[in-house]
Amino acid sequence: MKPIKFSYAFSLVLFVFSFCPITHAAFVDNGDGTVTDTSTNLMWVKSQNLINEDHPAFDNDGIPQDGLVTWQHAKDFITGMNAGTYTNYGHTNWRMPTIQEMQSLVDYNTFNPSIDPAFPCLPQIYWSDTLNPEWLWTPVVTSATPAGDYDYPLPPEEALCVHFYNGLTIPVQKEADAVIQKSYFSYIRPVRNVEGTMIKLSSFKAVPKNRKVVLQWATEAEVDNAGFNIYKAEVVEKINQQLIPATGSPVSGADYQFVDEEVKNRKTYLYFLEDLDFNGQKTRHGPEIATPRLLSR
Ligand SMILES: [Ca+2]
Repeated sequence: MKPIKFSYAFSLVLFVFSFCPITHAAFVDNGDGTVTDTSTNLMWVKSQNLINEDHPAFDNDGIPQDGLVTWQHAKDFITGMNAGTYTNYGHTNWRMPTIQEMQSLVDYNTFNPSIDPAFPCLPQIYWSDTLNPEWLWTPVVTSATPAGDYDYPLPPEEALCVHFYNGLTIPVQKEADAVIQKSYFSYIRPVRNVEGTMIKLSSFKAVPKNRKVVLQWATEAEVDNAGFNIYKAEVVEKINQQLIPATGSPVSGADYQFVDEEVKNRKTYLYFLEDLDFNGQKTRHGPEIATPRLLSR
């Protein structure tokens, strides 16, 4: 096979941004009950009250079936998600978020609830997996303390929670207090780490039209993706009668489209699609070849 000779000038760089339903620069609603935070590579359950909405019978804590459960029962529910007992959105590595991860959802510029609008959220308390480091209950013993008076049972350990009315972090006892017989129940919002390919492109094609070329591409998944560039190259030396065979996959619906009207009919153009992630990593796809002409529709 002879090498394809062409010289081309990068005459145009087009910045096209994702048309995904983005409500925040970092949050991508996956449309399946999950939201991905592309700034942290974390996927969150979108539901504000997962237990109540998915499997209310699980909750026998306090007021049954309201979705407010103890810390341990919240973890048990997530274990059930990963086991396939409860809705898991196709993933089995859900976990309770750390307090830092919970805080990453807080929008301190608003309240009731203080969270990005990508998430429905009750203005209530949500568990984290981080225990309160300041929980060290040491009885104070003085010379005046009668023997045995310091022998109180330790209060339950505390987990740090975010109160989404105002976004503040507060400690909450993980289980019932043996002394005051009071239990504390909170909501859960499971999280998982997103791994794998930065972007999975399912199709990319250049459709020739009359005096324009329509570029269409679709992605199956995007992680950490800032957007796209399109590079166009003009073939100035045609060396064969047949167009260079395209190897693009079939179109499975067009999530993206860009119309290039900076073209002349009967000229052949090459198109490259480049995705650019937040770390500056670029991956180029293509080329796709198009020859706009009058009879193209
Ligand atoms: Ca409850």
